[in-house]
Amino acid sequence: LDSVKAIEQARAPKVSLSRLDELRNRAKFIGRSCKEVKDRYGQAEDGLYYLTTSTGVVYQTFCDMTTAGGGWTLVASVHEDNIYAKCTVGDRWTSQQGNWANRKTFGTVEAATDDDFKNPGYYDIDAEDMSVWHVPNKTPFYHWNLAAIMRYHTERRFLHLYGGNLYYLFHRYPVEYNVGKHLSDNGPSIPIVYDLGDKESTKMFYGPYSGGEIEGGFISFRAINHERAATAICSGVKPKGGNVEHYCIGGGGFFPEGNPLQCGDFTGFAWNGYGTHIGFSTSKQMLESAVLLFYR
Ligand code: 3S6
Ligand code: CA
Ligand code: CA
Repeated sequence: LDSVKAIEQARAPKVSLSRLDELRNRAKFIGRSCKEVKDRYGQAEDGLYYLTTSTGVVYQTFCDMTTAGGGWTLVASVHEDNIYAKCTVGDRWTSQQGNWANRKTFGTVEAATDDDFKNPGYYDIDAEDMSVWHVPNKTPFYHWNLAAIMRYHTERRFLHLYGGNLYYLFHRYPVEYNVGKHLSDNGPSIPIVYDLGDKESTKMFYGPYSGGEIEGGFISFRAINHERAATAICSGVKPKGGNVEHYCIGGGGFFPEGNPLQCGDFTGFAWNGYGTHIGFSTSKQMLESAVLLFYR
């Protein structure tokens, strides 16, 4: 035990007094969203800030204060812990618990690329737009921006039409088995503006067969597959077919095709092998990156 302690002490940087002062200072700038913290207090640095819900639940999360004017609040991350485990405890975004449309929170901001994360901002913030970062697993938060393999945001204030956040959007478009037919009953697809990557690089992260039925440059919600299973988010793409389980994440916890092979947070991303980028399998980079969801 002593040697473990010695190793940890040798490796962990000490929290300096100036750092503590900075943190105490930061606690004064509490807001209901990162946008409020930026607008009201002029805070312009990326990092962890204190936020509060309308009812006084205080939490800490990461604010992107620089992308396209800044003020982006990290509210969730979708992380695949084990693509071979099918709808087990690590698949918090693909279960019949309905986490896309409830107030349950889980995970921590520091571990948002190590496991699933959902904070009270997910249901509390009244937002207009979304930003999404795909960040390699286990990246510490101060390197997320630089390490990301894809980053984009919306600019059309689309969340106004769907209740102001994903909690309300997914109440309108439940992520549940048998709610409708592929394509005709899908939720909205919203055009995106890239901060890192483009339409072509987006398609390249997904499998070559998926490429035949997706269009890059969008974020899509509640996409349904051929077997009437529902997924939550198609990141960077708009579905043009019904094999959405290979390029959309999260779901309703029941996927009839090959049951339970497609049941997991990254659904059927390894349908033709782990990170092979063959058939319907995504690239290894995509499979091993967490999807970080921001509001503004
Ligand atoms: C381009 C080849 C499609 O192959 C089909 O897709 C095959 O018949 C099915 O087993 C498979 C799955 O539906 C993939 O989701
Ligand atoms: Ca997960
Ligand atoms: Ca299929």
